Amino acid sequence: MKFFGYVFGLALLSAQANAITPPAGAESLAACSSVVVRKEVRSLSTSEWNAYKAAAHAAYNDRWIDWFGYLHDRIAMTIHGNSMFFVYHRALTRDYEKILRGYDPSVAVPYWNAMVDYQHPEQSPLFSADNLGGNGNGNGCVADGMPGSWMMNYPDPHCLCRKYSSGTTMPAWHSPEFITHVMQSSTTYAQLRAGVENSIHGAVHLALGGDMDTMHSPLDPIFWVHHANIDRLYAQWQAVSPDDRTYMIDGDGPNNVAADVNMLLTGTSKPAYTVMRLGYGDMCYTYDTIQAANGNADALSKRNTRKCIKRPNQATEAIKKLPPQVLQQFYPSFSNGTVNPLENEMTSITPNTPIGSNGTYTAPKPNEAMRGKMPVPMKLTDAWVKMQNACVEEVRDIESRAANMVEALNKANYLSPYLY
Ligand SMILES: [Cu+2]
Repeated sequence: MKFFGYVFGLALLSAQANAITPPAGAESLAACSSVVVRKEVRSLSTSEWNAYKAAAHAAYNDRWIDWFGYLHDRIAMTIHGNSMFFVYHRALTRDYEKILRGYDPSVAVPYWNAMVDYQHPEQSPLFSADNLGGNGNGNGCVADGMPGSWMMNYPDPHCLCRKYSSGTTMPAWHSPEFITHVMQSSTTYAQLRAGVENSIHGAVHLALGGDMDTMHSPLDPIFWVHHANIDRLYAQWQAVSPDDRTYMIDGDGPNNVAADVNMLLTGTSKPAYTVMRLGYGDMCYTYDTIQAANGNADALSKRNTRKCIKRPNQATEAIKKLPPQVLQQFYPSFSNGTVNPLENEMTSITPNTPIGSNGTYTAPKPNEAMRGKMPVPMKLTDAWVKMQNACVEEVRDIESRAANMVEALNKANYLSPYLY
């Protein structure tokens, strides 16, 4: 066991020392003169949240939302279940952000940290009538919140539709603990992509149902705040080790051809490398988490010069008290003491903090009655796996890792601070 740990440690060190030379063409991408900062929905001020909703609604009125639904649907089979996933959805979300900024130049796409709402997703403040609305009515039509009266035109005229997968509730999905595991244990792009796409990404789409459970899912405003969160995980993972991860891409691209930095984002003439470095070219945005860790908005242009800022909080302390063998199995960075805040999703966001409350949340309060009772996250259905054109073994592997982690943590009598 000791020997294994030693060899694994060496492998980690050598992986980080392997700097990847930026691809030809990347140097000609200009540094952004300014970057916008994407924040968690609960960290926005009330006026920032209102401005975002107004811009999103204006884009709907001008049929941009139908357009994005069409765009995504048209090429769906090439942008999921392979390495195109992160880079394509990064470009798509940035295109949407640019459309919104045409209505209000102050707007950035907020992200929704769906993980902290994992126990009772339907109780997330995001789904309230003040925000993005809740479950569809008897006809599946979303009848409250910002998209409460939305009528869509693609693929045919219909009301915006949601059908929670358990009726009036949604099953528990993937926790901050599981995504922290994925962040710390993925040393390649392909591992991270498989771990994120087949867990929280798929679960949120499937659990919300309706239009979110189709390939024209960009129709639902949840899509954008969800995908900004998925992109944040990719951006944070890159920022943990920018020298080797900024331009790292491996695994399969579409059509079982090996992915590389020069592959064209489906349906465009843009090579993947044009979107891989935040703060350059068209990617003029960053995330509040990256900014906090680096003390600098231009995070990815900084090359290992920053100091890691420690964010000690109750949530992290609880997980660090797990038995050493559990830590070693699921949390290599916590285990060997090299943890970077960017691969620690144990945030201090409280699930029921209202949206647009300026980040004035208090640290999550663990409920003793939930000790050793983390729920196993929902599974992705065969129909979903087929629609995603995903590799079944890959999906089931992530599923069993999630179940194993929950089992190990419960056995260790761990208390997840996000359970209430
Ligand atoms: Cu997609």
